[in-house]
Amino acid sequence: MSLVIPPLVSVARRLRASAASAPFAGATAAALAGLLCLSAPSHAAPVHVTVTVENLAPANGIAFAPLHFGFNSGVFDAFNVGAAATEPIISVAEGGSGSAWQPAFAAADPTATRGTVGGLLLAGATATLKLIVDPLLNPFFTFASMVVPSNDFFIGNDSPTRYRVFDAAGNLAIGAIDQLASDIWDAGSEAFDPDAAAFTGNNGLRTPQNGVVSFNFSELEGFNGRSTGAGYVFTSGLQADTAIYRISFEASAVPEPGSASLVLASLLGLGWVARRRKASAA
Ligand SMILES: [Ca+2]
Ligand SMILES: [Ca+2]
Repeated sequence: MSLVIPPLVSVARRLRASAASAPFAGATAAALAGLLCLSAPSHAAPVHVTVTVENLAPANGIAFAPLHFGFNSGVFDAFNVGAAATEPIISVAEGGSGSAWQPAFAAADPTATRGTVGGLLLAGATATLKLIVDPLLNPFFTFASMVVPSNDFFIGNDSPTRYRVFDAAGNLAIGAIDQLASDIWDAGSEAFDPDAAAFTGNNGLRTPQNGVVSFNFSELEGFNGRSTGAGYVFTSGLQADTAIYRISFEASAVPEPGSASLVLASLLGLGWVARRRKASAA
């Protein structure tokens, strides 16, 4: 069931028109119109946001582990290019689970709205998740997802303020975040080894790399010809400018119980005004 709420402004306008055409009811209608204007929220209300992820990579190429994300205040920074990866981002990059990333996010930004969308996302596949977000409290979007096959590759934003998806008025400012092959990170935490990589080998094995976070997609060619966990033979097929991933956003208003009852009251009030006008005309 969906609840349709007429815009307060148009209700107020109708009330004003009614006030102008009916002197008797004018005082009541004008008072109601004033009440509605006063009651219109001056802050942005929470919004429903649908997050859709899509694997745009070439067929038989890279897949993605579930996307971990959070709408947030811009303070959680999970990694830095050129620095050693820490446990939170390693929990995404090496195993896909985000088992340390989510708790670290929650600790850094307790009021963030976090989520995980999708399972293993093969080329051409999509997944969606709908949640409620406070666009003023949490205007930024931070994400991380493991690229498979790999030992420790992932996509994600280095700067926590890189993607401001809601503007200062609480309106959606970004429709989609697109990732190219050149945006893929190597966490630098696990050495390249197809036999120990997720999706082509024993993910429980690992050889420490002792490196730093850096851009790297070319190493994925090293998996060409390997059979994947999904049954296809891998071919990277990536150039630097190959589109690989899209995160898109749709926002819609969440009906506020307070506003709904206020509008209902005002509509009942309109009915009362109409009855009074009939009575006075008779
Ligand atoms: Ca950073
Ligand atoms: Ca590595």
